[in-house]
Amino acid sequence: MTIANLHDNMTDALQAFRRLNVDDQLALLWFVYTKMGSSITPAAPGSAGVEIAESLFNRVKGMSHEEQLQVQRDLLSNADTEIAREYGSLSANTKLLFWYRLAQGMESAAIVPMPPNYELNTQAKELLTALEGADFGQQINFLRDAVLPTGAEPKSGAEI
Ligand code: 45D
Repeated sequence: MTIANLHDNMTDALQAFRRLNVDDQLALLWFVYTKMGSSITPAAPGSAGVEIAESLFNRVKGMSHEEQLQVQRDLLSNADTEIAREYGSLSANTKLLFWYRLAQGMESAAIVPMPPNYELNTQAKELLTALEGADFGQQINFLRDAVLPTGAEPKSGAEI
């Protein structure tokens, strides 16, 4: 795999991301978050999407660590669960907001943390390095595209 041309072609990064297994996808997102964390400014609360993201986050927060991890794996693997369907109705930006809330929750130990000394595999490491070299806008676009197809198809209704 080569993602040397990442700057020119974020599609490569996306394909590299989709080739990772679900756990490496989670770990990769986490490491991207730790690099971007302080530059992320969440949308102001008030919109329906933001409220759904927040209420989903609160539900996950109330689960055991094992269940929290399962929910996150389910989202990335398009499992058809109730939470994945609700999440699936969100726009890419609101999905990102939800992941952002989860990552914050990991920092405050409300959400299952990364195992200490977790090592990314080579492909994931390469991808992370490439993403680190991208600018903030490209990083956001990558993340939006990465989370867009995650979750399950909502049974009905439009995106929020
Ligand atoms: O035991 O509101 C492993 C805008 C291994 C605009 C594990 C925006 C086994 C509007 C699986 C690794 C779009 C700009 C455990 C916002 C094992 C707006 C667990 C931007 C425990 C907010 C791993 C938003 C786990 C942005 C649990 C840029 C990993 C948001 C979990 C970016 C990883 C958000 C998580 C990012 C990663 C969030 C939760 C990058 C989250 C990353």
